[in-house]
Amino acid sequence: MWLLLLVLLQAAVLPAQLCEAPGEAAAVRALSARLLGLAADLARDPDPSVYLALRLASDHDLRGEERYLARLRDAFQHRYGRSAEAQWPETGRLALYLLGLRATCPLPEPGPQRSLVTWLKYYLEEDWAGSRKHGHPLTSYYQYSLGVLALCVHRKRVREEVIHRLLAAEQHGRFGHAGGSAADTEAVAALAFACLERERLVGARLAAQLRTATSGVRRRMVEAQGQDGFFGNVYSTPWAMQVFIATNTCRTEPAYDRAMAALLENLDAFTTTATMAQALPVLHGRSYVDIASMRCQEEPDTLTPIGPEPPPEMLGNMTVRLVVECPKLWCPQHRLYDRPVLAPAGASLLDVLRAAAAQGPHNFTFDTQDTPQGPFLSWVMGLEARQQKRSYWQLLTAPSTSLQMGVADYRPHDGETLILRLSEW
Ligand code: B12
Repeated sequence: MWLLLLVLLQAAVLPAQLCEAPGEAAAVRALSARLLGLAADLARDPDPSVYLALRLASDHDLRGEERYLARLRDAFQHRYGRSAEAQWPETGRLALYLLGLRATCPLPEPGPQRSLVTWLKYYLEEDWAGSRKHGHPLTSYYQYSLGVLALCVHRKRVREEVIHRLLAAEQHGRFGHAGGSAADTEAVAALAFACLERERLVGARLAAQLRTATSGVRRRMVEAQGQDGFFGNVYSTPWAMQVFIATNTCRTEPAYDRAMAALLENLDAFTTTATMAQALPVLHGRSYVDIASMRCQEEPDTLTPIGPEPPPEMLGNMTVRLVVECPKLWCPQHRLYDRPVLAPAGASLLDVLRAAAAQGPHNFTFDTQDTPQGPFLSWVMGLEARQQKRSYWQLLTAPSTSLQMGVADYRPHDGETLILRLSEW
């Protein structure tokens, strides 16, 4: 009798863990420990997604998490003072930071947070002003969805119009962009919908529309699931899986189990802090929507960091063909560069670009911008990719496969042809 009462009491206090990775606890724990190791590296800027992954895990290093939160506060809290430091809305960054603040234990004082919530609402409007003019938010639907999700997790109501804009984009299939799958964006939007419905922040009519949209996203994901088990690619799969967790369908949907199996078989694809941080919540059976109902309770303080492994050393050299294409009418010429480049075997694409820049006399030049995902190739041979014009330097392997990694992580093989193409998204 007492035992039964105890079990019932525990079930009432702890959030249900319905979707945990079956039988792979050690591998998942090791990935959490590696992320914790990377989080302790002070040379890296703090990233709210990393904090969220640590907080949504099953075991913790509570002191380490506290230190990381302090670094996040230092980096973010003053950024959104009386006037915006950034000219461009920072919808996604601020949304992730606010999601992080809701995941702290104990919850912070609401005072300073209030102004951040106001800023986020302001950014959503700024973002939309862009959309009225260009047909899409100034940042992206991904960031716009993160914004709606963060406000929902804080139980802040937004104007119905803000939600209708996202619903309309979802219904009209406006989430895709050239060279990338729309799966990540569609999943984040569906999480925002699921949250609004679960937290009862909208009226019955809109709730029904959101339910229909979310199940539509789920159905399309299942239909489009690849033979390899992924929704989109390996990196968008964790986001898509969060939708099944947030809508309590992870137990009943076989496509979810297939995706989980595929993810567990490919854990070694998650090598960067950003990709690890996006994979870990689902591996612990959690979605970002769970943040709304996180309660401070006994959290096992048992996680210890693992340091990064040095990349395997490879002997010898390789030759890679590097092509730079500018396929616009205004381009000086279509092919701006086409040369073989000699680099050490096992080098990253970034190393290849550096080798090309150093090898004369063909004047290959480039520049990168630091982002939480790593170095983003922003400038090649005098041509800058512009956020305002939605242009970017797309990375491809010949004949025309878009790479699934950035310049610092992709390691070309001997004889491969790599293309840097100025594209639009
Ligand atoms: C929108 C988006 C883009 C837009 C960004 C422009 C914009 N102003 O929003 C565009 C189309 C330009 C883009 C380009 C690329 N992307 Co992208 N992108 C995304 C997406 C859907 C959302 C990013 C975001 O807004 N995050 C929220 C904000 C708050 O976080 P942030 O870190 O500050 O975001 C900035 C950076 O992430 C940067 N960025 C975007 N993509 C990438 C990719 C890399 C490798 C780097 C270093 C930076 C970067 O732009 C963001 C906006 O400023 C993510 C999906 C995801 N799951 O993360 C994929 C994602 C990050 N992209 C990815 C990839 C592979 C690329 C490309 C390498 C594709 C290619 N073959 O060319 C290129 C980058 C090439 C380069 N020049 O270095 C992968 C990265 C996987 C990995 N292994 O790290 C993701 C996870 C998609 C996926 N499922 O495969 N991307």
